[in-house]
Amino acid sequence: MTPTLPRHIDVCNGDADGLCALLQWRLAHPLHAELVTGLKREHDLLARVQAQAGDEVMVVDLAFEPHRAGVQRLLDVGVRVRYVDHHVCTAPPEHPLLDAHLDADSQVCSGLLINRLLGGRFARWAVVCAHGDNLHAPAEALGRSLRLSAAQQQALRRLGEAINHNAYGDTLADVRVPPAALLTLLREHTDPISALAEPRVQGLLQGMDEDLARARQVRPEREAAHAAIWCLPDADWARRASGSLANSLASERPDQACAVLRPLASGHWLISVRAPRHSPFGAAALCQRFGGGGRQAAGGIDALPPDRRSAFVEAFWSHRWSHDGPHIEVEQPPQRHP
Ligand SMILES: [Mn+2]
Repeated sequence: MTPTLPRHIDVCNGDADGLCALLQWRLAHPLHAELVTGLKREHDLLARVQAQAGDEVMVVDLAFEPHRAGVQRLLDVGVRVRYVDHHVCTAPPEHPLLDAHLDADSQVCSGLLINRLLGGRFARWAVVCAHGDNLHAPAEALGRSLRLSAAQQQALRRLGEAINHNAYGDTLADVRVPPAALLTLLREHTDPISALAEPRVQGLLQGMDEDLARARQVRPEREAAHAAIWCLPDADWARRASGSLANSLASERPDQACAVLRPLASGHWLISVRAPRHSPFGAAALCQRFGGGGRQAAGGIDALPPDRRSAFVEAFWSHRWSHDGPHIEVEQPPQRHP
């Protein structure tokens, strides 16, 4: 029997952090790898991987907790797994085939973790990652260390936000460029500044601006100094804009928590939550109480039953935004990426 060559399979979140973290890794370690990626709310990415002993799987920016069993299954059959992520989780298993880099610090993202692993080789892409995950302070700190001009920093912020924006939507029909195709386009550029000249990337920026302009016309359903709630309609622009709207509100209103609600065709609610930027903790813990998950600063609920909407609104309104630690956060595994 002829032994088959080991395969390399890359699995990543289709947002800016996921795509551009993986991009850094593959610029540093170029080889042909199969790619498995998708929209933000596709949670079965790892389950699509068919690997066998000797194969290598790289997982980037997917919460570890809901994928713990899937990783274990790969390890059990002899697959080597490298896992890089920043969502809240408990300790990964000790296994000789597992190389895990998990750090749930609210000021890191997967792209910053990979930048650390690569010694800063493609650090401008890490700036894009951090901006995409709404981590503007760490993104700017890294940009200063790279001596980026204000215009370059702003350009990388726009790029990160636009790639992130493109990962939202209920189906591929909602988004402008499928995430896998976007990565193919971006990986031609070792410097993200040059990626901005691509017409399809320019289209993403313009599309994001148009979607957000429409979302901005919606008034908050409820608003106070400490919190605000927006409710968007079920429209294609709203399906794309709910995450970006939550991120931009969180940036503009550092003392306010925000929740963006959107109805699904099923009658359930899709919810994005952002903790106040001045106290970026507790979003995942709140969302977990309603079947969702996420990070300290940003969380979400994929499908809140309609009869729990008012319970969520009250819980959000009275939530204490403070550090709650992983022992509380993992009572239920996070099910989604915000
Ligand atoms: Mn991320």
